[in-house]
Amino acid sequence: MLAETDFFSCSSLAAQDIDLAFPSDHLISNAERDVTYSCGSCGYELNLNSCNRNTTVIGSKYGKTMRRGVLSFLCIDESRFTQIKNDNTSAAASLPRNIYVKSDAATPNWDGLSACRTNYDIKICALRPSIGARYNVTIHWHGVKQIRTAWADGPEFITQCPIRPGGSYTYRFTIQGQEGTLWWHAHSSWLRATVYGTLIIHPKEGEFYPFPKPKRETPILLGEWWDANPIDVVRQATRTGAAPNVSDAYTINGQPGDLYRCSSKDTTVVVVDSGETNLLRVINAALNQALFFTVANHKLTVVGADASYVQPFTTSVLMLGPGQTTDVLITGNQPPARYYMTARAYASAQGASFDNTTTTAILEYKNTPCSVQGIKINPIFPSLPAFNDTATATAFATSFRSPSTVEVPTEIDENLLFTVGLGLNNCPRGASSSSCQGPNGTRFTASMNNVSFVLPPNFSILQAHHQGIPGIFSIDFPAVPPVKFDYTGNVSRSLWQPVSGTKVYKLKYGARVQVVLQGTSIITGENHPIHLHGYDFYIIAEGFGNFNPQTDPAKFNLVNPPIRNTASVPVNGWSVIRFVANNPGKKRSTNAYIFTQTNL
Ligand SMILES: [Cu+2]
Repeated sequence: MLAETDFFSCSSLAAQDIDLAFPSDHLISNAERDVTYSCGSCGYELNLNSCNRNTTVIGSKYGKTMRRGVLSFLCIDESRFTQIKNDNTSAAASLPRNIYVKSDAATPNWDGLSACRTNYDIKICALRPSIGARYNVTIHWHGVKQIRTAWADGPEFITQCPIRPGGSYTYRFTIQGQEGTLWWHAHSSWLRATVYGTLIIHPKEGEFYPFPKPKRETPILLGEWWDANPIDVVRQATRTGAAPNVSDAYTINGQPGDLYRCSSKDTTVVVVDSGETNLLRVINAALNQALFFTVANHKLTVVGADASYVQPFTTSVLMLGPGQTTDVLITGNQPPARYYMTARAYASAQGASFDNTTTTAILEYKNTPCSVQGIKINPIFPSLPAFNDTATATAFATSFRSPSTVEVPTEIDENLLFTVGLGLNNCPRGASSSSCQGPNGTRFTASMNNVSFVLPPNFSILQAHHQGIPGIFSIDFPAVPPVKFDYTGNVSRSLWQPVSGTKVYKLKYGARVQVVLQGTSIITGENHPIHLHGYDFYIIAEGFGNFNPQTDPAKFNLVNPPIRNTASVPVNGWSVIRFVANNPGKKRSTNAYIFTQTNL
């Protein structure tokens, strides 16, 4: 059992950066890969080829495969991390195994990040960007309800001010009544593209899943990678007003895989034995992109999503919006061989550019023959849906049900209608054309109910609320769109420009809330991920076109709708969600405080 002092001092977990000071275009040689570096106070030795069993090496593989210049090493005692049992018994039995953190030039240098439990609490503490870290950072614990600990949620300027380089912040919270696959990530600017990992909550000691015990469990973290400092990518977009550059690769557990020119040696391999059934915990950790996921020749049985169990259903393809997680069972019932697991874009926005590459990992049977007559056998490749295959995405999304009857609020206190979509700001008077490179000399923006959210510059919204600091936010976020229009039709150009503001919508504690999330066709319709911080919600219906309050309620599933923390609002369509506003300290709902769009 970890002692409280271990936990808070975190010094026993000390890690050290070893800056190899390679120039930015340096390609690491084999000789350099074999050099063993001592990781200072944490006592581990590691090199770029292999890492200590108990040590995660961050960044090295990216340095090699992607020619990233700065190698930030972090020794993490994995026995303290990430895979957490939701119980109050011995710590030793719950040794964590999986933490996947990407590090590149944009990543703060981590000095410590640890997890441990006391009694019924799970506390996660202490990260300290070391001297030399370049950016502010926060960590968001995606899907954790943060009951009465809203300040530990993580989004910068929403629930806390960001941690300055060299500063530290202790996240302390309890995970209560949650079980399944969640994840954590940086929640400051685009650092989310570089710092993320799994947060897996096992059943209590003595309890187990509502399905046969899988032989193995493997997290599958889908990521999105830029061959650039992602902070530079978003800053360029902010400067020019144009859409940000699309990514250069997707990744599975940090590796792009065999289909990219530089990385096949490090492709993620997931081992399976014939006949056994394993659990894959698939997480879409991509910054912006909805993704299809398939495994060649294998069916996937979906058993959970966003840390809630679902009525099992079988499919050959998953679709995950950014932020969503899906747990699937996979049985080794195919001839021993190597099979590709693949992910690539579900790109629903017509005419918008997107990263059309495909990331792969390999499902490898233990008894796979290496070669036949000296010829290496390539893994079997699956068929993937077309990039714009909305029919497949819809068939998948509408298959979700809760395992049994759930208590959906039937009486509603707050009936909200939020449009979600894009917008275009006219070029500010006097601005140069170089800062207005959106369509027809405009600047791209996002909009919910005609409001484009602006982060406060100097206080977090929660702090301003708590301390009564005026001028940080206003409570006039509209309950319905200020102007009613044909949301998914041919929208008048005069409705394309939102107002900017830090607006919140206030909810009474205990209010039973329904929100119709209505996509718009402004510029172009798109499948939008919408995530609620601190809550799970029921998705009681989804559809295309404009939500019709007269006829569409007939489609509501008030019996066994799925429970999620992130919805994928159909392209040019709508989702209806319900929840009870019962998380003290989060009485307010804003378009970015509780609801976030493509900003998880
Ligand atoms: Cu979240």
